[in-house]
Amino acid sequence: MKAIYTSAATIAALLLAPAAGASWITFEAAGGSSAAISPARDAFRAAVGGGSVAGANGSFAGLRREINWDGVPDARADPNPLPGNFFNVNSPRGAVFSTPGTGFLVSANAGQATPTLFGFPGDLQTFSAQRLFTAVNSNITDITFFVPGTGLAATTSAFGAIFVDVELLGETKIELFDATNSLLLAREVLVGGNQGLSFVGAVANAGEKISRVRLTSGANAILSNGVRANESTDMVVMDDFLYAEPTRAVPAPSSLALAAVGLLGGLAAWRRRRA
Ligand SMILES: [Ca+2]
Ligand SMILES: [Ca+2]
Ligand SMILES: [Ca+2]
Repeated sequence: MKAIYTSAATIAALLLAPAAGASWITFEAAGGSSAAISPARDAFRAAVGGGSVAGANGSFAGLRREINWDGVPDARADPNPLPGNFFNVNSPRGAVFSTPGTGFLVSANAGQATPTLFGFPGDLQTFSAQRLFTAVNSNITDITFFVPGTGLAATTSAFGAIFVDVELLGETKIELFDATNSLLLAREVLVGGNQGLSFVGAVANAGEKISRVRLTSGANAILSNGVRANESTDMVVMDDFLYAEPTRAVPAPSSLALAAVGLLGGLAAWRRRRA
């Protein structure tokens, strides 16, 4: 146990220092328990801002939103599907989920007829008790952002997520896209080992605006409680999502382009006048 602890502590220490990319600050950690990733999660929280207690509709002083799944009612938890717009309609936090799969599940609480942890107690644990999140029949979850509680497209400047049971490097990743669907940043999620926890978060520091987040969780897929696509590839699920408050998206690129054309037209006219 000592060797494992030392190893995890060393990794945590190495990863706690945020890495500054060209225009992103990233926070990453992985290990066997919540203690291994909490410092990185806390550093991400501090970089985004906001308090430690959510206000109305999960807003942390208008700076940050979080989804830990734990308040989802039993009627929307395993074996019942979670609607993709639950966190913009039922609990408006400006995040809407989609997947090439057949939907989403939030894991059952103890004491229900359906087993906890999606029926995989030997593979999964929670970071925030008791509920976890997964796409169904797919390893892909796409998240798009709205001004919370509205249909107004929005963007965010930071996103982080906790993954559970990442056992192979290179399959589990987050990808951040802008409004033109250009990839802003991709990060592979660190290996936390069987039943382990992994955190990855990124904060834009040059004004980048995230319009969509794609989470790829392993290479397996949960089909229903206790049933996965196969027994040979890495099954991964998710716990907490953290992101900067979604704010209304800037005008679409087409209108920006039109504005630029108008500006160029004005310059041409000005030049003609001078000629
Ligand atoms: Ca496992
Ligand atoms: Ca949770
Ligand atoms: Ca796994």
